[in-house]
Amino acid sequence: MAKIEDWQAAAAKEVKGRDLTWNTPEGFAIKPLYTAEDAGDPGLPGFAPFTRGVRASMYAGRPWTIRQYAGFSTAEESNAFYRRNLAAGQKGLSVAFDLATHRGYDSDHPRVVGDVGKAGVAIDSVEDMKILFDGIPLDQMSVSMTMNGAVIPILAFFIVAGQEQGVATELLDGTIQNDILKEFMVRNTYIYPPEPSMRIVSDIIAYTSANMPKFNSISISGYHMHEAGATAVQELAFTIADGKEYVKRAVESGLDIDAFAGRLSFFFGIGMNFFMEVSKLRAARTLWHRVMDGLGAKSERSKMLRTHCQTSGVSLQEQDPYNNVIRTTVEAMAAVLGGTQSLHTNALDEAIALPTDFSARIARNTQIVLTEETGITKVVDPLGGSYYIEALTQQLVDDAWKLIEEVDGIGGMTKAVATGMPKQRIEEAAAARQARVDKGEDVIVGVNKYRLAEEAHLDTLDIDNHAVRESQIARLQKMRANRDEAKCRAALDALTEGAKSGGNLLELAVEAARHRASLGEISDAMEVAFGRYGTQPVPVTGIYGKAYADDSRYAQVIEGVEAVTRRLGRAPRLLVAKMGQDGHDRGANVIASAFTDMGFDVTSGPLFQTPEEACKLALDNDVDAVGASSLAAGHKTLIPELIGHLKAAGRPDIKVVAGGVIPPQDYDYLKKAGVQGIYGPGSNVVECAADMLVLLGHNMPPLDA
Ligand code: MLC
Ligand code: 5AD
Repeated sequence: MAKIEDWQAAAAKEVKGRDLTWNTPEGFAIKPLYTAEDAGDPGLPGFAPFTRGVRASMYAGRPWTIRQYAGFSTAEESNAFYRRNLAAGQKGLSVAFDLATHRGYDSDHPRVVGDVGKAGVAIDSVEDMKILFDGIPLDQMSVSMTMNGAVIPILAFFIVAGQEQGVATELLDGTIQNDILKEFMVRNTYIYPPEPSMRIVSDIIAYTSANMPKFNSISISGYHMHEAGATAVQELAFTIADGKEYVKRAVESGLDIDAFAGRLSFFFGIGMNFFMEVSKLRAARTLWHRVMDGLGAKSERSKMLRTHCQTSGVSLQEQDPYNNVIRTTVEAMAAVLGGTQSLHTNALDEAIALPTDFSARIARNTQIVLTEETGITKVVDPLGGSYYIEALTQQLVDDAWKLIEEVDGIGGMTKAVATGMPKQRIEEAAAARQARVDKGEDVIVGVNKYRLAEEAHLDTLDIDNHAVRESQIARLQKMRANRDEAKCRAALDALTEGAKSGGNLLELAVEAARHRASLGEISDAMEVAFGRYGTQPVPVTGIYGKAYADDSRYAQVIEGVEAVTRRLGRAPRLLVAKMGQDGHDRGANVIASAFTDMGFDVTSGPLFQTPEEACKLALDNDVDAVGASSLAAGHKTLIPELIGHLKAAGRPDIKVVAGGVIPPQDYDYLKKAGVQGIYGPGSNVVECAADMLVLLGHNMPPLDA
């Protein structure tokens, strides 16, 4: 039999000595061949440490849950969409709420005009929640709700809607995301400061473990870190460390670890590095078992990491969008071969708009075909024992463990988040990734390679937020007119009192919800005690510049910036603005970071500004241009308003460009409103900067090919 040295010699000869090592963003040096020498024994599925899966029979016993995340417009429209999807083979529900709801505002609040019904469904009260689940028996359907900021009113509405449907609270089956730490790190739909937010998490764990035995009290999420650019090691380590923090807090609040830990659940993003992603889920289970052992859990169920997965949104592209079906299929296979319990597959129009019935069908069928046509469910952990998979799994465990220990050294995740460390590490990884893509080192088919000369038109979903808002306001008014005001007020006062001096916040909110308090009122009742939290983004610097140290196009832009700087007597000033309740800030941070490295004087605006506030910031900083980043569909309302305010202030000369998820059919509308450049996903940052210099009057030569 040939020996490894023989193979090495043969391979070296074939490639004439070229080094075949692949250095991944995780810092792994991946060899071109793995053998039995590299792989340990992962044990058996259904047994500790669950590396090969949490169930002995896995999908051979029961396939994963096809659980598509969805929600838009009104409760009526979303309910109809859910019912169509369930009839067509979806197995579990997963609710996407609009950003107004996430941030604790009723639809009639002046700050949310651009957001109502846009990125999810608008839910203002128990009345909306009842409509959302009309005809869907809540004792039979498991429902996930992605809610973190306004988690208390939303869970209260769900409980009361169940009761009014005739379903006892103990029979409610599902999951609430309730993971606030990652909101402060990457997702940004927090409402209150970290400390009271952590209390809310513990109160929910306490309430559900006592009253809702089938309900998963939290979905500890790495997904959003992944989407923000985290490496697999970062996603694993920070997510597991978040979980550790929640467990410690709940135990400190007096709960017995084994009384609640069996209902903690997880959520990971699944990207395109196929074997890495499969191994990531196996590593996650191994790590969680180790952590929970360390925290003193006795029951094996408490140490079992059960997870939902979603294929990666950022891996999907606006250009040549049918390629996204292929990407999603590969990612879905990685999630399944990694042993997920539940899965969402993204729609092919991800980078442009919310799914249509058509794109949702293809996304759902991706999973149905995998379950029913491929035989993939028949064998448990079919990749177990692959030398490469086992070696990768072990390396992920080892490296993530080191990062978890680093977080422990800071004093746990709440403290680490407060120092900004995890967010900064993730942003560094994101900036490095952007540079690799812009330089063509990471290939994206249809974007930086094999790009089409002309793109075909794709029909996308458009939502009339003004119409949704009006119908929500009408329902709110009717509810307020018909409720027992005294009882509602008393319940809200009790909630405020509970927030100040103790008592289970969810239990108190259930009473308020029953008496028809709205989401905004319940949120405000706690805000009185807790305050509202705001942060200022601090983009990383130097990463982009370093990656581009010897790139001629980058050098051309730097020269251009220097020329403009000489002409103006100061660096060109740019405001990167985030308006509305859209907290997706990866793109804005990457732009701020890269433009700073290129010599622009960049102001990173705070999240959640109104157009008026963004205008004021632009004027106060006397900027030359504003780049408005929009990923939550508020662009048609918010950006024209900003331009209007700039004009009214006598500064129509300040250039406005837009970036983010903006459907091409909206380009004309925005241009007519005065937007001077639009940069969708897949835009090259160096080219954006060159365009900006032209806008600022520089005679920019064409960039090198
Ligand atoms: C499973 N079961 C089996 C079995 N497999 N029984 C026997 N043999 C087998 N082989 C049992 C389980 O033990 C369980 O019961 C029951 O069947 C259900 O299976 P499950 O595997 O637990 O699946 P599910 O109910 O779907 O729960 C999955 C979950 C849950 C635990 C991961 O938390 C979940 O549904 N999460 C979804 C989260 C989500 O959708 N998030 C969207 C985020 S979108 P028992 O009694 O043991 O439980 C987002 C985007 C954004 O965040 O930013 O807006
Ligand atoms: N409907 C369907 N999918 C959604 N996503 C976000 N909001 C919705 C919605 N309302 C998905 C997208 C996004 C990820 C965070 O969740 O895939 O990238």
